[in-house]
Amino acid sequence: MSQYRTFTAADAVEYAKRYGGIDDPSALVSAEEIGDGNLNLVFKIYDNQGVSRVVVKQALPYVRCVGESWPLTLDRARLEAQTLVEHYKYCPQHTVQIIHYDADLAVMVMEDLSHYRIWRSELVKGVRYPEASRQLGEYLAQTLFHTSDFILHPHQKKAEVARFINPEMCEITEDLFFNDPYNDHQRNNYPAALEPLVASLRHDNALRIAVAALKHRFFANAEALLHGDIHSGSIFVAEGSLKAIDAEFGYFGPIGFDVGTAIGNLLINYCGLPGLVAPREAADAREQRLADVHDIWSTFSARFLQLAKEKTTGIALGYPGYAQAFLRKVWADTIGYCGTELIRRTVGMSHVADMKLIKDVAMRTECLRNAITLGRTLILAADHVEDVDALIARIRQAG
Ligand code: SR1
Ligand code: MG
Repeated sequence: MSQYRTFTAADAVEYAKRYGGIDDPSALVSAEEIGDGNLNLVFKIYDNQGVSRVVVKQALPYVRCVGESWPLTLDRARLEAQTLVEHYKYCPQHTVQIIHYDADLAVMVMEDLSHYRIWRSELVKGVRYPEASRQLGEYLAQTLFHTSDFILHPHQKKAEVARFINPEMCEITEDLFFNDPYNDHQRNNYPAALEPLVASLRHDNALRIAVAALKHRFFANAEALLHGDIHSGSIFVAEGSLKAIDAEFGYFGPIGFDVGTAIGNLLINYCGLPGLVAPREAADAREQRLADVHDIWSTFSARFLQLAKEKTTGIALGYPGYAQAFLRKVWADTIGYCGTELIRRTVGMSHVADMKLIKDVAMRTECLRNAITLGRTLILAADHVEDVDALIARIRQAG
């Protein structure tokens, strides 16, 4: 890592000229730092006509939203680039294209997505992209099936698990998802009015055991190469198109973690909508979110089963009925991890716009309360929800 230096805008332009893969590199003249996430520098590179042409992203050696007191591995840039390169192989239509990356500088150049918008920013306005949830289900099925034991040779799978060992980023998830919200931790962040509810999570024996089991599977179940952080802020949408970005948490883990994170973020939006838009609009948008949840799971599961039928390589995993049995476990995991995403985004440190943008304090507290309660319900019910219709019925019941 000795070559590492933090890029200035001028460095980013020079780098894009060299590695951006564009026909007229001398036309690149300026850069704008647009990183609004928790971790990295992100530069949009413009040409002399003011058109953005590529993006340069560099990992900082610490957590950007906290500062240098929280150091963080630069290897996450390699893991992000390599995860996206793998996912692009299997689902190019829904994965951002990595044009170049350099492990020493912890930097990558990627396709410009200026004509797209961050899905979360659209969801908080109540704007629907009717194809997005099916596209996300397709992305999840293609990337997770093609990096799983259903298709990889056992030697290749083990080599891939080793290539994507990601201990520091996984530790963030292990702490923020499964530890902090269920303990009295200084990183937690919720209104004082919710203290009795949050304290009740800490003292709920069945919940703590269910969360321990989810954490244990996050440690132990190397089922597929996950995106690892597939929330609605890691997804760009445009009319008829969707692209996943930001895969620095990529590692081999339980498939239900990715599916549950994706669904969980739609449900955070579902819980926040009454505080974000007018009542009639909120009711319609909430129905759309439930339809989105249905579409994600039904697209994901149907495509995964089809791929398993057509492409499974081994005799044992290819035995008729096994893929269906496996997906029943993924379904239970999906519901459980979805519940942990709801709780970590409301009790833990990483809050999201779906709640933060609610101006009325009492309303925001109620929306947070509903999300925490829904999260707990889902974690506790995870093994007993028959199918996606039953899930939606439970979400409606939860209020
Ligand atoms: C310290 S990083 C906090 C969160 O931001 C990322 O986007 C991940 O979701 C992580 O959990
Ligand atoms: Mg991210």
